[in-house]
Amino acid sequence: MQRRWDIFCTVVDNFGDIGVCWRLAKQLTQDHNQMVRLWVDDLRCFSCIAPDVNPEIQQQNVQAVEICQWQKAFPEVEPADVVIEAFACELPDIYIAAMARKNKQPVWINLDYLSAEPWVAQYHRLPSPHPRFPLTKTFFFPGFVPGTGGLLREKNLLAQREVFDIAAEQAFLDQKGLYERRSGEIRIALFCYDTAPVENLIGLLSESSSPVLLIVPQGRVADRIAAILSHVASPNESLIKHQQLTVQIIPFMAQNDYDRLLWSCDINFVRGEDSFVRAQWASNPFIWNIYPQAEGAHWKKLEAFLDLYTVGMPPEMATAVREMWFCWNGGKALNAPAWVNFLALRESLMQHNKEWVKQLLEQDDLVSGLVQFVENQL
Ligand code: TRH
Repeated sequence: MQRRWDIFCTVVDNFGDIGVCWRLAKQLTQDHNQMVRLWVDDLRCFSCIAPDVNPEIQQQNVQAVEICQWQKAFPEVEPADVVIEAFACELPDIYIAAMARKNKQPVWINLDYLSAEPWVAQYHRLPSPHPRFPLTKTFFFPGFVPGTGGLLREKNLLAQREVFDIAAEQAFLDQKGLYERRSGEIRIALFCYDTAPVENLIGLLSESSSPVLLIVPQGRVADRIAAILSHVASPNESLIKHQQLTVQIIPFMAQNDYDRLLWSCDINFVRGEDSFVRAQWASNPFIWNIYPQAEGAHWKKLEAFLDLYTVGMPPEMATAVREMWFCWNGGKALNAPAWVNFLALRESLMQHNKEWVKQLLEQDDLVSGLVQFVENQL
């Protein structure tokens, strides 16, 4: 049944908050024919991953989603049938009061961050009554195993991935002005935090036995790489060559194009939450830079994912993956054996990742699960 949904998103930092909310909004409209209004407090950040969004316009329709700038002075609006509060962002008081006045209580969901930790299945779908109003909020936790909320996955995503062959890749590279594939080349997409050991990686790739193309989105990490290689590059150059390494700095892409970039690279360095999930759907070998948290809380999260992901890997493969990920997240210095051992496993990691995707497919995708949950409530 077609319902009205309000999704609320505050951009804390980076692109992950809006990245997840935008994907959720698109899937609700495109895959489930729902009516979605998306409230976002930072349209400029939003427009980096959705070029159709005009940051100057406070209310606009993009890909059948109504996008509204979420400002401090919140207007009086009729609350939707379903209200999603992303990552515990606080809903405006005036909106909560309007929800409480409705004859039929809206379904109110807090969509939380993704984690592979075992407690997630216990907390998923727990209700939390509001202290003052006759309203109940339900906690929805994405996750990797049955009993959690699942992962964001468009209905046609894996079919599109399947038909992305050499010709489709070539067309994509041409369209995006990406460097042509050279024979024997290793093609890498790099999306990471400032804290990742980029200097070490640049050193290792420059001395690689095969040519390497490193594709980096514009931003602080790209600036850092340009600075590291300033002896061979002039400022603002988007193509930098040093020994075996070619670095191509590119503008941010729309989410659909970014998927294709991940499909066309041999190794994907990804980060945070959403690009990390997209790398899994891509099936190519990937290295995760987890979002660093205070007091090292992220290490537990990283371990929890590795515990699930490495099941079924031969021991030497599991060790190589753990070692490379540990180094990349600053557990110890990134060294040549860690990189070379990981690289040597490319083919078998691809096979493992295909099995991993099959395992993930045993769960419903997050949006189908949400829609089902809502229908049972209303
Ligand atoms: O930007 P992030 O570091 O976001 C983070 C995480 O979500 C983290 O968990 C959260 O706490 C923090 O934000 C506030 O990484 P993430 O999650 O991968 O989000 C990036 C989004 O940007 C994702 O939707 C993919 C998209 N993207 C593009 O659309 N085009 C691009 O060119 C690139 C590089 C990314």
